[in-house]
Amino acid sequence: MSRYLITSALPYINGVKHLGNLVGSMLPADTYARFQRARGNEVLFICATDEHGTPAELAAHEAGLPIDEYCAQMHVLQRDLGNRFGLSFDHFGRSHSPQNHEITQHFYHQLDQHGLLEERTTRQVYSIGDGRFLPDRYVIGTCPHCGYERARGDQCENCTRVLDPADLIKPRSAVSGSTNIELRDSKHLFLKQSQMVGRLREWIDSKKDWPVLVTSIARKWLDEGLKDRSITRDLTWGIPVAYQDKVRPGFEGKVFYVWFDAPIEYVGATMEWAEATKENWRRWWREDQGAADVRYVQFMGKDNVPFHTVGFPVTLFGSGEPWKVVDYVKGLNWMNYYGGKFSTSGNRGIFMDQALELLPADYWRWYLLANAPESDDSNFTWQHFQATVNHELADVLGNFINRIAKFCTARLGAVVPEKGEYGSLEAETTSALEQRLSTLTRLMEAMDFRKSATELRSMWVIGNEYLQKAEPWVTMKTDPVSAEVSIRYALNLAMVFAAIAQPFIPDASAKIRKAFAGSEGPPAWPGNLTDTLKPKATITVPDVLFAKIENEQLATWIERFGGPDKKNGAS
Ligand code: B3M
Ligand code: ZN
Repeated sequence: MSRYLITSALPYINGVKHLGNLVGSMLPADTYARFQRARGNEVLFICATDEHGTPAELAAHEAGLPIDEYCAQMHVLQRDLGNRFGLSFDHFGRSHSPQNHEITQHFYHQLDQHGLLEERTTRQVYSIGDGRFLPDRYVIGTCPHCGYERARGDQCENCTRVLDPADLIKPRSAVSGSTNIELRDSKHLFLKQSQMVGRLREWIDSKKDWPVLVTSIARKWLDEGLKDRSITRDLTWGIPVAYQDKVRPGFEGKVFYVWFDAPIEYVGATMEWAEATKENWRRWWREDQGAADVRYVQFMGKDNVPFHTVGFPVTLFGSGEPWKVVDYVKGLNWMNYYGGKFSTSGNRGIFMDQALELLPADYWRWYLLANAPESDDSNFTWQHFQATVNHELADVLGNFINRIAKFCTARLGAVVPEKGEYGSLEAETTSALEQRLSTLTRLMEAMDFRKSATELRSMWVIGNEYLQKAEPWVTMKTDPVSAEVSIRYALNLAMVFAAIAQPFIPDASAKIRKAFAGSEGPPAWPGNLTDTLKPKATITVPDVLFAKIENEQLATWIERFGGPDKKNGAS
């Protein structure tokens, strides 16, 4: 038995996440966690809401709630949606937890002790109108290069040039529009990342099996010269720059930068879990206390890769303590909505709560995983979604299960038939399926979910082809023993299908196992095809596993969410 620590990038707190966020980290991480548990491995699957930073403050302001209340509410909302999507987190924590305060301040202290922090004075935009410092991107004005009037203080989205807020012509606050702003000196802590370039490069170079998507992003950052980065901000919401309740002199009213404490929350959330379950979190995180044999896998969208392959490792290495660092980074591309980005601010695409209003989780899980943006970006369209659900789930898996359950009930008294021996057709089918099963297992180990889904679907197709050839509805009249053989074989196949589909579509898998074996407990991942159903045991007919999506339904959904016209953010 091996031990797997699995983390998904932390969804940001400012509202319900869309399906692009879901398929970009939480869902593939869940599928992998389910697979490794089914393999009999010990798994700890951790996620949390990422709650600090200016966007959270502004969202709370817009919602008319104090920031702490806003985060508490949004956390519950996101946690419940995760549950409803079947995300099997062992713990879904909060980056604002007391545990994360403690461990973030611990890392700060360690980095300070090792001489990796330096105080530097920076010029920051202060909005007198808003009574607060403004992060660069919340200062807007006219671009000095192209004249675009809504350029942000960090970058002009029109000409893509990187900017400094001081470059902007007629700068104003994006929060209130106030032009009553000025530059003020402000002291910040810089993490001397530049000192660690050699160590990071050596570490990245040792990761021969990592996806190129990930190593190329990490190397690009190192090659461009890693700058020391400021890890504090002039904000009130966040983790105070303090150690053992003593604020660092001169850092009153400042907090750590959200990207400093967010990855540390992987540890913080594990501490939250340990407190709730009386477990030992160090066994998962400290190499000197049992974590040396843990395999740590992280899932994230490609935009988060630099923070996980450079930023967080600097914190861990720089602490001088034996922390577990990631063993494998699964980075994903984007899933687009009609060729444009899913967007929270642009309200484009489908959000997790809306998706569940339309259809149960498994429909979405299957579609998203079967089209996971792995080797490249992928694209959501309603027509493609309909075709996938109808052809793969309803026609192939659903049809197979439904046919054998109904036939067994109508013609064989709803018991697993016992007569006869398997013959050459069963032997051929078994050998074809076992070959596929070993490929599927390899692909799942490699976290290649899109290809795994293809393999899974091919196995369901083989199940249907078996029924076509065996024709129990015909042999029932001419050779009833042969019909019993076919149905016994097919029912056992269904149990194998349920076991291997479980990481993808857990509810459908549970329904099949409940109907045929009377138990829903999580199934083990099969090594080969062996019968698990006892002859003469009774079965029931499961409710329809997957209903087809009708054209009329589709039309109303396209009407509601927008179709091809959404491409460029129009309408
Ligand atoms: N919250 C993802 C985002 O908001 C960010 C991930 C943090 S992982 C430590 O884009
Ligand atoms: Zn410009």
